[in-house]
Amino acid sequence: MGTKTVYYQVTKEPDKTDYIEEQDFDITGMEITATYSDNSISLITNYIIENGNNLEEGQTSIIISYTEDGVTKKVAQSITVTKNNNGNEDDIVDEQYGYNIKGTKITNIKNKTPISDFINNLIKEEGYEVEITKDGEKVTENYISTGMVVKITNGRGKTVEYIAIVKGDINGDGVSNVRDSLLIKAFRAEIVNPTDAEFEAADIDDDDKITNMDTKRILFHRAEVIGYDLNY
Ligand SMILES: [Ca+2]
Ligand SMILES: [Ca+2]
Repeated sequence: MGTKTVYYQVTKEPDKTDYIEEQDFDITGMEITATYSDNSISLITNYIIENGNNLEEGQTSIIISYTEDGVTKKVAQSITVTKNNNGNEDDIVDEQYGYNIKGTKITNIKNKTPISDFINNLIKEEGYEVEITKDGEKVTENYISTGMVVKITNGRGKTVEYIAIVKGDINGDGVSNVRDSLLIKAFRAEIVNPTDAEFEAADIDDDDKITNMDTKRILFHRAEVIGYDLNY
């Protein structure tokens, strides 16, 4: 051809250079030109944006790659990508089922909730997946129980993990029964030290202490007393 490319450049910046994480780069308004060794200049359109999808927080540029006559050259365009403070997993949890995110824990799960129901009810928005594990093993049957790990993955593959807390289920079998009452007794007597998740499950009245009130409250759980709000 005899007109080798000397260099490419962004001769017109894109309209949009400020992004929020997980957005895709928008080429609107951007112009890329090639300058050839014979001093001719031409507008390039069939370039490739290498890292313009699903932008990451803190990312400072996208790379524009163009191949001509088997030679690939790259040029960068500066951008800013800031953290998305809206639409995090706290907001997508379906509160009509009573679920609540408290720090790294999902609380307000009813005693004897089948895992399949929990998964189906947890998220109110499309495009999310939920996986439950216990001691590193995936579980799909029986009840969701205290200490299980709830992994939520959004449509772009970003994951967040929470620990499930079923109030009144301290030993982690998803049911509130005499075994759990015995554990509350052992915690109160300081015979056994609860883990964080166990403490949260045993602190039924949510006052950050394990007291006589929790001993009493768990009896209501176990008896499923009619008219008593078991969903806390
Ligand atoms: Ca239990
Ligand atoms: Ca308490």
